[in-house]
Amino acid sequence: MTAQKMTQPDVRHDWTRAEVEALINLPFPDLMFRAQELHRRYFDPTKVQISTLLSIKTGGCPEDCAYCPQSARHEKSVKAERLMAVEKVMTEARAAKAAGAGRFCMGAAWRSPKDHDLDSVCEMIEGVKSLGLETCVTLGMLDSVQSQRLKDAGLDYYNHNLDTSEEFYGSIISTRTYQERLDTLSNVRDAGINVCCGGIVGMGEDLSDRAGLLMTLANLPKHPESVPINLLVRVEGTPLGEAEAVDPITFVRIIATARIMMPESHVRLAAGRENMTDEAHALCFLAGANSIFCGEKLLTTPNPAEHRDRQLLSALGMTPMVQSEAEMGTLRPAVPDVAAYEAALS
Ligand code: SAM
Ligand code: DTB
Ligand code: SF4
Repeated sequence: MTAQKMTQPDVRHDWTRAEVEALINLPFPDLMFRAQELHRRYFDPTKVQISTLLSIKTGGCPEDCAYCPQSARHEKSVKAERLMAVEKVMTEARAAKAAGAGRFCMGAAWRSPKDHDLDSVCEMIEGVKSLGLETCVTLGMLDSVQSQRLKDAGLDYYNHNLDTSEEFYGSIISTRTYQERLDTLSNVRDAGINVCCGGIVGMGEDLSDRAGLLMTLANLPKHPESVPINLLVRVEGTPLGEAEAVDPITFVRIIATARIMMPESHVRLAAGRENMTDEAHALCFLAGANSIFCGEKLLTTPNPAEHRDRQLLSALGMTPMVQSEAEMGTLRPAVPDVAAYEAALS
């Protein structure tokens, strides 16, 4: 190791694309070793943070994101629904809590929220928080006033993804710019809300784009507290419905590189788990992924069944991470419990 490398801190904001490409391309054993070394320095590698997703406003979105089944601009997009009632959201949140989730994430298919929509979302945040769950919402673009309103309602995390590199972005989305995404991230950060920001692998991007996404994330003034790495869910009727599949080792390399570059962040193995083998899941956890979405649905597409996740985590000897002070010292069930989930829903 060179003297320069030995003195480099773990948490950096000055990554070059060439450096990131070199990391992604390291011999697999070396990449995994470096990722594990850092993972163990900052986290207990047997712990996984569990979030549950709920689509509170589905479909009819005016944006044209090529991967998304909720865009009204694609053929066969999902049916547009109205914003869910607060009480219905609370029922789902109670069920998620009973099933062992630590964080409840609510997603809306909006370009950006209207003020009267935010009234309801703030009510939802206050209600979900009162259950002792961490709260996260993803509502599209936010200005600084909207961000402050969400902060005042008690919001813990805001999810807003960069999705890919700045260079490739234009071939995926034309209705909002990369800079607008960065502006939303800085409004959220300035309001004092934790940032959840990541991207998607498998949209036809190349190595340089994958490196570019990770470089932009890690070179933000502060690393996002959560970094969701989504494997594209190829939905029929979207422009990316027939995209070429990504091989699992390539995907694991991106997780490991994210772990190395953002060692203090939760790296989430997000969308795309439904068709992933147990072995691929295990490699992602070994590469430093320490967060997943549990529950049988993401926003509109399937996620592994509760019992499958329960078996997988148990086989790996992994358990849910105890959430910050929101958890108030109580022990969570070892893994999401489908019976408790069903009972709470009925
Ligand atoms: N409308 C809001 C927005 O785009 O900011 C919030 C919801 S949007 C569905 C949240 C994120 O989900 C997207 O930024 C994208 O990264 C991810 N996503 C959507 N469809 C996906 C798919 N088919 N496969 C993988 N990730 C997807
Ligand atoms: C994120 O990065 N992945 C989640 C969450 N943030 C909101 C969404 C995944 C959506 C997958 C496609 C769907 O179910 O509609
Ligand atoms: Fe709309 Fe979000 Fe889907 Fe883009 S990703 S089409 S903004 S719901």
